[in-house]
Amino acid sequence: MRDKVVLITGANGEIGHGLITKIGQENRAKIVALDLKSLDESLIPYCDRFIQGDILDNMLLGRLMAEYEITSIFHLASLLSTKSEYTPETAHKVNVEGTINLLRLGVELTQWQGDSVKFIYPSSIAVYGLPDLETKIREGKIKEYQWCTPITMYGCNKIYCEHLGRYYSRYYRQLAKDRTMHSIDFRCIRFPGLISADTVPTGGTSDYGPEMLHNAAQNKPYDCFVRPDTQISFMAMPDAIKALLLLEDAPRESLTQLSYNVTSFSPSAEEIRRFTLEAFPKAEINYQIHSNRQNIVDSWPLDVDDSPARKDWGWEPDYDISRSFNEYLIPAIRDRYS
Ligand code: AKB
Repeated sequence: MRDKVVLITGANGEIGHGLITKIGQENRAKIVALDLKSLDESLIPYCDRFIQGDILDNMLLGRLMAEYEITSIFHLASLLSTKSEYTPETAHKVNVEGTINLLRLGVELTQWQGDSVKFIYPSSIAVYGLPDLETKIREGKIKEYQWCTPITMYGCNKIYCEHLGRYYSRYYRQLAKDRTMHSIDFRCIRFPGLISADTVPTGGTSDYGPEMLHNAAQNKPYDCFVRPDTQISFMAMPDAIKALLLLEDAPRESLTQLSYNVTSFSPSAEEIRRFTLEAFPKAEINYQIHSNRQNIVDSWPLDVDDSPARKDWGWEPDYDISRSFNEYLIPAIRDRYS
Protein backbone atom coordinates (compact mmCIF):
# COMPACT_ATOMS: atom_id res chain seq x y z
CA MET A 1 0.00 0.00 0.00
CA ARG A 2 1.35 3.42 -0.94
CA ASP A 3 0.71 6.37 1.38
CA LYS A 4 -2.02 8.81 0.33
CA VAL A 5 -0.47 12.29 0.19
CA VAL A 6 -0.79 15.75 -1.30
CA LEU A 7 2.21 16.98 -3.26
CA ILE A 8 3.26 20.62 -2.82
CA THR A 9 5.86 22.05 -5.20
CA GLY A 10 7.59 25.36 -4.44
CA ALA A 11 7.07 24.34 -0.82
CA ASN A 12 9.48 26.86 0.63
CA GLY A 13 7.92 29.83 -1.17
CA GLU A 14 5.42 32.35 0.19
CA ILE A 15 2.24 30.37 -0.49
CA GLY A 16 3.98 27.11 0.42
CA HIS A 17 4.66 28.38 3.94
CA GLY A 18 1.03 29.27 4.54
CA LEU A 19 -0.37 26.17 2.88
CA ILE A 20 1.89 23.64 4.60
CA THR A 21 1.26 25.23 7.99
CA LYS A 22 -2.50 25.21 7.52
CA ILE A 23 -2.73 21.65 6.14
CA GLY A 24 -0.31 20.44 8.82
CA GLN A 25 -2.00 22.19 11.74
CA GLU A 26 -5.42 20.93 10.69
CA ASN A 27 -4.13 17.46 9.92
CA ARG A 28 -5.95 17.62 6.59
CA ALA A 29 -3.54 15.38 4.70
CA LYS A 30 -0.06 13.93 4.65
CA ILE A 31 2.28 16.26 2.81
CA VAL A 32 5.14 15.52 0.43
CA ALA A 33 6.92 18.83 -0.09
CA LEU A 34 9.26 19.58 -2.98
CA ASP A 35 11.51 22.60 -3.44
CA LEU A 36 14.78 23.47 -5.11
CA LYS A 37 15.89 25.12 -1.86
CA SER A 38 15.97 23.58 1.58
CA LEU A 39 12.77 23.77 3.63
CA ASP A 40 12.44 26.16 6.58
CA GLU A 41 12.86 24.30 9.87
CA SER A 42 9.44 25.50 11.01
CA LEU A 43 7.71 23.60 8.16
CA ILE A 44 9.48 20.27 8.60
CA PRO A 45 7.20 18.94 11.38
CA TYR A 46 4.16 19.38 9.11
CA CYS A 47 5.60 17.34 6.24
CA ASP A 48 5.65 13.60 5.89
CA ARG A 49 8.62 14.04 3.62
CA PHE A 50 10.63 16.88 2.14
CA ILE A 51 12.51 16.39 -1.10
CA GLN A 52 15.06 18.95 -2.20
CA GLY A 53 14.80 18.65 -5.96
CA ASP A 54 13.81 20.11 -9.29
CA ILE A 55 10.41 19.96 -11.00
CA LEU A 56 12.35 19.64 -14.26
CA ASP A 57 13.77 16.31 -13.07
CA ASN A 58 11.40 13.72 -14.57
CA MET A 59 13.22 10.82 -12.89
CA LEU A 60 12.45 12.36 -9.53
CA LEU A 61 8.78 12.84 -10.45
CA GLY A 62 8.64 9.22 -11.67
CA ARG A 63 9.98 8.00 -8.34
CA LEU A 64 7.32 10.00 -6.52
CA MET A 65 4.67 8.28 -8.61
CA ALA A 66 6.03 4.88 -7.65
CA GLU A 67 6.12 5.70 -3.95
CA TYR A 68 2.95 7.64 -3.25
CA GLU A 69 -0.74 7.76 -4.01
CA ILE A 70 -1.01 11.48 -4.72
CA THR A 71 -4.56 12.81 -4.40
CA SER A 72 -3.88 16.52 -5.01
CA ILE A 73 -0.98 18.43 -6.50
CA PHE A 74 -0.56 22.04 -5.41
CA HIS A 75 1.86 23.25 -8.03
CA LEU A 76 3.21 26.45 -6.47
CA ALA A 77 6.74 26.54 -7.91
CA SER A 78 7.38 29.41 -10.30
CA LEU A 79 9.63 32.37 -11.12
CA LEU A 80 7.72 35.61 -10.47
CA SER A 81 7.22 38.53 -12.84
CA THR A 82 10.23 40.77 -12.22
CA LYS A 83 12.72 37.90 -12.01
CA SER A 84 11.25 36.38 -15.17
CA GLU A 85 11.94 39.57 -17.13
CA TYR A 86 15.66 39.25 -16.37
CA THR A 87 15.81 35.64 -17.56
CA PRO A 88 12.78 35.05 -19.80
CA GLU A 89 13.96 31.72 -21.22
CA THR A 90 14.75 30.31 -17.79
CA ALA A 91 11.34 31.53 -16.63
CA HIS A 92 9.74 29.69 -19.52
CA LYS A 93 11.61 26.53 -18.59
CA VAL A 94 10.62 26.64 -14.93
CA ASN A 95 7.11 28.02 -15.34
CA VAL A 96 5.98 26.14 -18.45
CA GLU A 97 8.13 22.99 -18.73
CA GLY A 98 7.91 22.49 -14.97
CA THR A 99 4.13 22.71 -15.17
CA ILE A 100 3.94 20.29 -18.12
CA ASN A 101 6.01 17.77 -16.14
CA LEU A 102 3.60 17.98 -13.24
CA LEU A 103 0.52 17.85 -15.46
CA ARG A 104 1.90 14.66 -17.02
CA LEU A 105 2.59 13.25 -13.59
CA GLY A 106 -1.01 14.10 -12.67
CA VAL A 107 -2.40 12.38 -15.77
CA GLU A 108 -0.31 9.23 -15.24
CA LEU A 109 -1.22 9.08 -11.56
CA THR A 110 -4.88 9.46 -12.46
CA GLN A 111 -4.63 6.52 -14.84
CA TRP A 112 -2.85 4.32 -12.29
CA GLN A 113 -5.00 5.26 -9.36
CA GLY A 114 -8.36 5.32 -11.15
CA ASP A 115 -9.34 8.57 -9.40
CA SER A 116 -8.80 12.02 -10.87
CA VAL A 117 -5.86 13.77 -9.27
CA LYS A 118 -6.78 17.33 -8.34
CA PHE A 119 -4.31 19.77 -9.85
CA ILE A 120 -4.51 23.08 -8.00
CA TYR A 121 -2.74 25.81 -9.92
CA PRO A 122 -2.11 29.34 -8.65
CA SER A 123 -2.20 31.73 -11.57
CA SER A 124 -2.12 35.50 -11.27
CA ILE A 125 -3.49 38.91 -12.20
CA ALA A 126 -0.34 39.01 -14.36
CA VAL A 127 -2.32 37.13 -17.04
CA TYR A 128 -4.06 40.43 -17.76
CA GLY A 129 -2.55 43.20 -19.82
CA LEU A 130 -4.34 46.55 -20.00
CA PRO A 131 -2.89 48.72 -22.78
CA ASP A 132 -2.84 52.04 -20.86
CA LEU A 133 -3.87 53.69 -17.60
CA GLU A 134 -6.98 55.26 -19.08
CA THR A 135 -8.28 51.82 -20.10
CA LYS A 136 -7.28 50.35 -16.73
CA ILE A 137 -9.31 53.00 -14.88
CA ARG A 138 -12.24 52.80 -17.28
CA GLU A 139 -12.47 48.98 -17.14
CA GLY A 140 -12.37 48.70 -13.31
CA LYS A 141 -13.19 45.11 -12.32
CA ILE A 142 -11.96 42.65 -14.94
CA LYS A 143 -13.66 39.33 -15.68
CA GLU A 144 -11.66 36.17 -16.34
CA TYR A 145 -12.06 36.28 -20.12
CA GLN A 146 -11.19 39.97 -20.59
CA TRP A 147 -7.83 41.53 -21.45
CA CYS A 148 -5.82 38.28 -21.37
CA THR A 149 -2.94 39.96 -23.23
CA PRO A 150 -0.08 39.94 -20.70
CA ILE A 151 3.04 42.04 -21.25
CA THR A 152 5.39 39.94 -19.07
CA MET A 153 7.01 36.54 -19.64
CA TYR A 154 5.52 35.41 -16.32
CA GLY A 155 2.02 36.52 -17.40
CA CYS A 156 2.44 34.72 -20.75
CA ASN A 157 3.64 31.60 -18.91
CA LYS A 158 0.70 31.68 -16.51
CA ILE A 159 -2.01 32.11 -19.14
CA TYR A 160 -0.42 29.40 -21.31
CA CYS A 161 -0.26 27.01 -18.34
CA GLU A 162 -3.96 27.66 -17.73
CA HIS A 163 -4.56 26.54 -21.33
CA LEU A 164 -2.31 23.52 -20.74
CA GLY A 165 -4.41 22.65 -17.69
CA ARG A 166 -7.53 22.74 -19.86
CA TYR A 167 -5.80 20.65 -22.53
CA TYR A 168 -4.48 18.01 -20.11
CA SER A 169 -7.80 17.72 -18.32
CA ARG A 170 -10.00 17.51 -21.42
CA TYR A 171 -8.10 16.78 -24.64
CA TYR A 172 -4.79 15.09 -23.75
CA ARG A 173 -3.77 12.65 -26.54
CA GLN A 174 -7.21 13.06 -28.09
CA LEU A 175 -6.34 11.02 -31.18
CA ALA A 176 -4.79 8.04 -29.38
CA LYS A 177 -6.56 4.68 -29.77
CA ASP A 178 -5.94 3.75 -26.14
CA ARG A 179 -7.07 7.12 -24.81
CA THR A 180 -9.11 7.01 -21.59
CA MET A 181 -11.61 9.74 -20.75
CA HIS A 182 -10.37 9.78 -17.18
CA SER A 183 -8.03 12.69 -16.59
CA ILE A 184 -6.81 15.23 -14.09
CA ASP A 185 -9.15 17.63 -12.35
CA PHE A 186 -7.51 20.99 -13.09
CA ARG A 187 -8.55 23.93 -10.88
CA CYS A 188 -6.94 27.35 -11.10
CA ILE A 189 -7.03 30.53 -9.03
CA ARG A 190 -5.80 33.88 -10.35
CA PHE A 191 -4.28 35.53 -7.31
CA PRO A 192 -3.75 39.25 -6.81
CA GLY A 193 -0.64 40.55 -5.04
CA LEU A 194 -0.23 38.61 -1.79
CA ILE A 195 0.93 39.96 1.56
CA SER A 196 2.19 37.59 4.22
CA ALA A 197 3.40 38.30 7.73
CA ASP A 198 5.79 35.34 7.64
CA THR A 199 7.68 35.78 4.39
CA VAL A 200 8.78 38.51 2.00
CA PRO A 201 8.34 37.58 -1.65
CA THR A 202 11.28 37.70 -4.03
CA GLY A 203 11.20 38.58 -7.69
CA GLY A 204 7.60 39.80 -7.99
CA THR A 205 6.34 43.20 -9.13
CA SER A 206 3.57 43.50 -6.56
CA ASP A 207 6.36 43.18 -3.96
CA TYR A 208 6.22 46.91 -3.10
CA GLY A 209 3.26 46.16 -0.77
CA PRO A 210 4.93 43.52 1.41
CA GLU A 211 8.38 45.15 1.11
CA MET A 212 7.10 48.47 2.46
CA LEU A 213 5.64 46.82 5.51
CA HIS A 214 8.47 44.38 6.31
CA ASN A 215 11.12 47.09 5.89
CA ALA A 216 9.22 49.51 8.12
CA ALA A 217 8.93 46.87 10.82
CA GLN A 218 12.71 46.41 10.73
CA ASN A 219 13.40 50.17 10.84
CA LYS A 220 14.86 50.03 7.35
CA PRO A 221 14.18 52.89 4.91
CA TYR A 222 12.27 51.84 1.81
CA ASP A 223 11.92 53.35 -1.66
CA CYS A 224 8.66 52.29 -3.20
CA PHE A 225 9.22 51.65 -6.92
CA VAL A 226 5.71 52.61 -8.12
CA ARG A 227 3.77 55.90 -8.01
CA PRO A 228 1.60 56.68 -4.96
CA ASP A 229 -1.62 56.40 -7.01
CA THR A 230 -0.75 52.92 -8.37
CA GLN A 231 -3.59 50.54 -7.71
CA ILE A 232 -3.95 46.75 -8.06
CA SER A 233 -5.74 44.18 -5.94
CA PHE A 234 -4.09 42.51 -2.96
CA MET A 235 -4.92 39.75 -0.50
CA ALA A 236 -3.67 38.71 2.92
CA MET A 237 -2.03 35.27 2.92
CA PRO A 238 -4.62 33.55 5.18
CA ASP A 239 -7.28 34.36 2.58
CA ALA A 240 -5.09 33.00 -0.23
CA ILE A 241 -4.72 29.72 1.66
CA LYS A 242 -8.44 29.67 2.41
CA ALA A 243 -9.14 30.11 -1.33
CA LEU A 244 -6.83 27.23 -2.33
CA LEU A 245 -8.39 24.83 0.16
CA LEU A 246 -11.98 25.90 -0.63
CA LEU A 247 -11.33 25.30 -4.31
CA GLU A 248 -9.74 21.94 -3.58
CA ASP A 249 -12.81 20.91 -1.57
CA ALA A 250 -15.42 22.15 -4.04
CA PRO A 251 -17.53 19.43 -5.70
CA ARG A 252 -16.53 19.11 -9.36
CA GLU A 253 -20.15 19.57 -10.50
CA SER A 254 -20.34 23.03 -8.97
CA LEU A 255 -17.37 24.35 -10.95
CA THR A 256 -18.46 26.13 -14.13
CA GLN A 257 -14.99 27.26 -15.22
CA LEU A 258 -11.38 26.16 -14.83
CA SER A 259 -9.85 29.51 -13.79
CA TYR A 260 -11.23 31.83 -11.16
CA ASN A 261 -10.40 35.38 -10.08
CA VAL A 262 -10.23 36.03 -6.34
CA THR A 263 -9.63 39.33 -4.59
CA SER A 264 -9.94 41.10 -1.24
CA PHE A 265 -9.05 44.80 -1.49
CA SER A 266 -7.56 47.24 -3.99
CA PRO A 267 -5.41 49.81 -2.23
CA SER A 268 -3.21 52.43 -3.85
CA ALA A 269 0.48 52.30 -2.96
CA GLU A 270 -0.09 55.43 -0.87
CA GLU A 271 -2.86 53.70 1.07
CA ILE A 272 -0.49 50.81 1.91
CA ARG A 273 2.07 53.42 2.97
CA ARG A 274 -0.54 55.09 5.24
CA PHE A 275 -1.51 51.83 6.94
CA THR A 276 2.18 51.03 7.41
CA LEU A 277 2.96 54.46 8.87
CA GLU A 278 0.05 54.20 11.29
CA ALA A 279 1.71 51.13 12.79
CA PHE A 280 5.31 52.27 12.39
CA PRO A 281 5.20 56.11 12.53
CA LYS A 282 8.98 56.45 12.39
CA ALA A 283 9.29 54.45 9.17
CA GLU A 284 11.01 56.15 6.27
CA ILE A 285 9.06 55.31 3.11
CA ASN A 286 9.78 57.29 -0.04
CA TYR A 287 9.02 56.92 -3.71
CA GLN A 288 11.70 56.16 -6.29
CA ILE A 289 9.82 55.16 -9.40
CA HIS A 290 11.23 52.37 -11.57
CA SER A 291 9.50 53.18 -14.83
CA ASN A 292 9.65 49.69 -16.33
CA ARG A 293 8.30 47.98 -13.22
CA GLN A 294 5.68 50.74 -13.06
CA ASN A 295 4.62 49.83 -16.63
CA ILE A 296 4.12 46.24 -15.58
CA VAL A 297 1.92 47.14 -12.60
CA ASP A 298 0.00 49.66 -14.73
CA SER A 299 -0.86 46.83 -17.13
CA TRP A 300 -2.47 44.81 -14.30
CA PRO A 301 -6.10 45.46 -13.47
CA LEU A 302 -7.18 47.87 -10.79
CA ASP A 303 -9.56 45.20 -9.51
CA VAL A 304 -11.00 41.86 -10.63
CA ASP A 305 -14.51 40.47 -10.67
CA ASP A 306 -14.53 37.36 -8.46
CA SER A 307 -18.27 36.69 -8.61
CA PRO A 308 -17.90 33.24 -10.31
CA ALA A 309 -15.70 32.04 -7.39
CA ARG A 310 -18.23 33.39 -4.90
CA LYS A 311 -21.11 31.67 -6.68
CA ASP A 312 -19.47 28.34 -7.57
CA TRP A 313 -17.45 27.52 -4.47
CA GLY A 314 -18.49 29.97 -1.80
CA TRP A 315 -15.40 32.17 -1.94
CA GLU A 316 -15.43 35.18 0.36
CA PRO A 317 -12.38 36.90 1.89
CA ASP A 318 -12.16 37.14 5.68
CA TYR A 319 -9.74 40.07 5.63
CA ASP A 320 -10.50 43.50 4.21
CA ILE A 321 -7.64 46.00 4.21
CA SER A 322 -8.13 47.23 7.72
CA ARG A 323 -8.52 43.75 9.23
CA SER A 324 -5.53 42.52 7.19
CA PHE A 325 -3.29 45.19 8.63
CA ASN A 326 -4.69 45.58 12.14
CA GLU A 327 -5.52 42.00 13.04
CA TYR A 328 -3.11 39.95 10.96
CA LEU A 329 -0.11 41.70 9.40
CA ILE A 330 0.89 44.28 12.02
CA PRO A 331 0.67 42.08 15.14
CA ALA A 332 2.38 39.11 13.46
CA ILE A 333 5.10 41.24 11.88
CA ARG A 334 5.76 43.07 15.17
CA ASP A 335 6.16 39.68 16.80
CA ARG A 336 8.43 38.42 14.08
CA TYR A 337 10.94 41.27 14.24
CA SER A 338 10.77 42.09 17.94
C1 AKB B 1 4.29 39.07 -9.03
O1 AKB B 1 4.37 40.26 -8.67
O2 AKB B 1 4.94 38.59 -9.96
C2 AKB B 1 3.31 38.17 -8.31
C3 AKB B 1 1.99 38.13 -9.00
C4 AKB B 1 1.15 39.34 -9.07
O3 AKB B 1 1.62 37.11 -9.48
N1 AKB B 1 3.14 38.59 -6.97
